[in-house]
Amino acid sequence: MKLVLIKPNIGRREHSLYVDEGRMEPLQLGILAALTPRDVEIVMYDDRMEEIPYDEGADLVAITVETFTARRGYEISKAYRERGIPTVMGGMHVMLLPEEVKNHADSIMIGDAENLWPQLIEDFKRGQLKKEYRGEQPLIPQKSIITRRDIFEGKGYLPITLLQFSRGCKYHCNFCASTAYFKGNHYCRDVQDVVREIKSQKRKLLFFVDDNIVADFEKAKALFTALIPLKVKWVSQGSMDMLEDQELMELMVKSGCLGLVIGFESINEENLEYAAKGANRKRALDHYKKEIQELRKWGLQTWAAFTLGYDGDTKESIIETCKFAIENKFCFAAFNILMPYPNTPLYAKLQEEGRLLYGGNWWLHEDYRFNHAAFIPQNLSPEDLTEVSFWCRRAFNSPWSIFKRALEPHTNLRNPYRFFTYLIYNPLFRKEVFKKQSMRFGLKEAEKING
Ligand code: B12
Ligand code: SF4
Repeated sequence: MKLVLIKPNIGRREHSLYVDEGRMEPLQLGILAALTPRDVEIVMYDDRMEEIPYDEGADLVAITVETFTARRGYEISKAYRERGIPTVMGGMHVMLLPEEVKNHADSIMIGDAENLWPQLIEDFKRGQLKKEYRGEQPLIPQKSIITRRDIFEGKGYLPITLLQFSRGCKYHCNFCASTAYFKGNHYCRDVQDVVREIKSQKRKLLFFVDDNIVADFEKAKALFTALIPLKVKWVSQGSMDMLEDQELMELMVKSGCLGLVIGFESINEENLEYAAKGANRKRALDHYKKEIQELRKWGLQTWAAFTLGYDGDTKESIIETCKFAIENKFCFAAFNILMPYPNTPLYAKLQEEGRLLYGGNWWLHEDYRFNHAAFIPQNLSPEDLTEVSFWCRRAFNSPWSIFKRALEPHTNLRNPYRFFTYLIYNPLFRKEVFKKQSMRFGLKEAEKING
C-alpha cells in the first residue's frame, strides 16, 4: 500500500506562485508517518514549495488542513479524487468544521490521530474506510511515539527541529482556535519520550510548537530540568504569567530557552477584556513595563504577538501598538488582524452582531485575501484595518527598525549567537511580509467552493 501525505500551501500571489522561504517541518505529517504500520510505503509532498505529482499513483492520500489552507486542501483533494484516489483529511480545521470538510474528502478524522490512525489504515486495507473517525483526545499525546523525520529530508526546511511537549492551553481567549480544539484542556507528553525524541535526531536547535509550554508550571519545570543535560537551544510559545515563578524562569533559561512567542495581543486593557486574555489581565495598564524588564533580565529574545482590530482599537491605537513594539526592541513581532476562526466564541459573537464579511466563510471565499479583515471593526473600516495592519508589519520590519531594535543589550546583543539569530531571521521575515500580503487562497482562479 502507498500512502501520500500532503501539507497544502495557503495559496498563491496575484500573478505568481508563492514559495514559503521560512517554511518549517510539518510536524503532524511526521507523527502520522510514525503511527503508520511499517509495511505501508510513505511519500510526503509539501505544496509550499514543490509540485504535487498527482499522476504518480497512490492508494490513499492524507491531507492536513488548517482554516487558511482549507481552500487549497480541497483543491488538492479534488484532483486526487478525480483520478479515483481516495483522500482523508484531518487537522485543526476538521475539528472546527467537520460538516464542511466532509464534502471534500472520502474520510475525515476529528481530533488527534494517535488513537485512530492505525485503525483507519486497517479499515482501508480491508476496504472498509469509514466516512468519519472521531475519538477521545489521547490524555498523553505521542505516548512512546517518536516523530518520523526521514520524510522531511531534502525539502529545504529551516534548520530547526519541530516537536511538542504539550497540546492545548488552560486559558480561553475568545479568538483562539486551539482552545476551541482542545476545549481548554492541556495535555502533556511523557518527559522521557521528549528526551528520547531529542536524542533520536542530530539538531541542537529545537522549536517546541506547544500552544503554551508553561500552561502547567510544575510540568514545565520537569521538562526543563530534563532538558538541561541535553545542552540544546530552544524556542516555543508561552503566556506571560510564567514571569511570576522565578524557579520556572531559572530552569527555562538554564535549559537553553532563547525566547518565546508571547501573546501581548494589545496594549489596551479594555481589548484584553474583550479577548478574555486571562494571562495578561491588568498587565497592559502600565504597558507591560514590569514584564518587559523581566524578559530582558532573563535574556529572552521575545517574539511579541499582537492582534489588531478589537472594539477598543482605532487607527491611531494600532499605530501606537506598532511604535510600542519598536520602542521596546522586540526581537520579532507579529501584527495579526483579529480573525474570526470558525467555532470560536469570537466567531459566534461577530456572527450574532451581523459583522462577519464574505458570507461568514472567508476561508473559502474567492474574493478573500490573506491578512485582510474578515469582519466589520467597531471604529474603522475593514479596508483601513487591513491597511494599517500591513503598515505595522512594514514599519516593524523596516531596515531602520531592524537596525534600531538590534541595539538591545540584554537580548539581541547578548552574545554573537543571539545577534546572528537576530540578523538572519529579521530580513527573512521582512521578505515574507511583502510576499504573503493579499495572497489568494488556493491556486485555482475564482472557483466557487461550497462549504
Ligand atoms: C507551529 C505553528 C506555526 C508555524 C508553522 C509550522 C510549520 N510546520 O510550518 C508558524 C509560526 C510559521 C505558523 C504560522 C502561522 N500560523 Co500557526 N501554528 C503553529 C502551532 C503552534 C503548532 C502547529 C503544529 O505543528 N501542531 C502540532 C501537530 C502535531 O498538531 P496538529 O496539526 O493539530 O495535528 C494533530 C491532529 O490535528 C491530527 N492531524 C493533523 N493533520 C492531520 C491529517 C490527517 C489526514 C489526519 C488523519 C490527522 C491529522 O493528528 C495530529 C497528531 O495528533 C499551531 C497551534 C496548534 N495547536 O496546532 C498554530 C496554528 C495552526 N497557526 C495558526 C495560524 C493562524 C497561523 C498563521 C496564519 C498566522 C498568521 N496570521 O500569519 C500563520 C500561517 C502559516 C503559513 N502557512 O504561512 C492557527 C490556525 C487556526 C486555524 N483555525 O486553522 C493555529 C491553530 C494557532 C491558534 N492558536 O489559533 N504557525
Ligand atoms: S493564551 Fe494563547 S494558546 Fe492559550 S487560549 Fe490564549 S491565545 Fe490560545
